[in-house]
Amino acid sequence: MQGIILKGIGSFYYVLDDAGAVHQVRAQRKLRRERLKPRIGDRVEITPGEGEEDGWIHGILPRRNALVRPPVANIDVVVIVAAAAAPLPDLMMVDRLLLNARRSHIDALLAITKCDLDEGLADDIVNQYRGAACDPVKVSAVTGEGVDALRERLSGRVHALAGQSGAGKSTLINALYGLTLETGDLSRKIDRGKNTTRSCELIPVSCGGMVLDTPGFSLLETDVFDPVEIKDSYPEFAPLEGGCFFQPCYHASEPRCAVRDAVRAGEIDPKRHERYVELLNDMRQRWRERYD
Ligand SMILES: Nc1nc2c(ncn2[C@@H]2O[C@H](COP(=O)(O)OP(=O)(O)OP(=O)(O)O)[C@@H](O)[C@H]2O)c(=O)[nH]1
Ligand SMILES: [Mg+2]
Ligand SMILES: [Zn+2]
Repeated sequence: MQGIILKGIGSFYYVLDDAGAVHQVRAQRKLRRERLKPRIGDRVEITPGEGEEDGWIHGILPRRNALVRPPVANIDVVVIVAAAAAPLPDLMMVDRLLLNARRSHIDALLAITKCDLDEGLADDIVNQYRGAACDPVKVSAVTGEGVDALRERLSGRVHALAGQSGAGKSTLINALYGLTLETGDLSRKIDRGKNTTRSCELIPVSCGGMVLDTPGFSLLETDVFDPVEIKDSYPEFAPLEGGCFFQPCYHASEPRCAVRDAVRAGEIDPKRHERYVELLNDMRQRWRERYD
């Protein structure tokens, strides 16, 4: 029998079979020996338990894609959530999440929450990401702005929400799907999130598809890879590739660089480019030190 892993608690996994039943199962020792750790979203081959006997996962079907943070497989979209209010949005984290999604071949959407609190900041963020192929959308769980539009774009798709603690991921899911996930109390958090959501669970939703709420994080590392590849994950650079004097060009400090010209001309947001250079320099250093 086959099914999808909805969540894992301790050594148990909860698997939704194609008939809609959920089975509590464990991973066979064989998988553990092969260092194959089942993930939420994995399609697995199971033998359900009977009576007192535990059921087992004895195979993981090939993954279409996988993310490390949040730890999930086979999703269609990662919804990156950033607040236009407290906790102050960490756009470097947004950039890293975008980069990770792109490198894992997963679509990304940027949801800017709490736009009822600071429309100006929300617009500024939309502007920074307008060329980044993540369709920034302003939403508010308070006024309902953007919620229907976002739901429409996610319908029928498996999506995971990711972002800082307190950004409003659980609140947004509740607004989208009429759920009652636990949310944090803003008045007690003041500017910094406290982790309200502590576990991940894939939830089938009424309009088709599934949603995964995830615990917020405050730090996000990217894998180490050749820094020259970072620019390939910046869609706003793509039409300008080939227009630079140096080839390849990192679009960082080289003279006669088409990307830097576009930044100066206001076609690419300078803050997004500035963070790109920071990310690039960070990767260059980690790439040099990779064998240390
Ligand atoms: N004004 C306003 N407040 C919001 C909005 N969305 C969320 N909040 C508040 O932000 C606080 C944090 O929301 P959560 O949904 O718990 O945030 P989270 O991203 O799930 O946080 P973690 O589970 O810790 O990662 C709560 O007090 C919400 O009421 C919004 O659109 N507008
Ligand atoms: Mg939450
Ligand atoms: Zn360049």
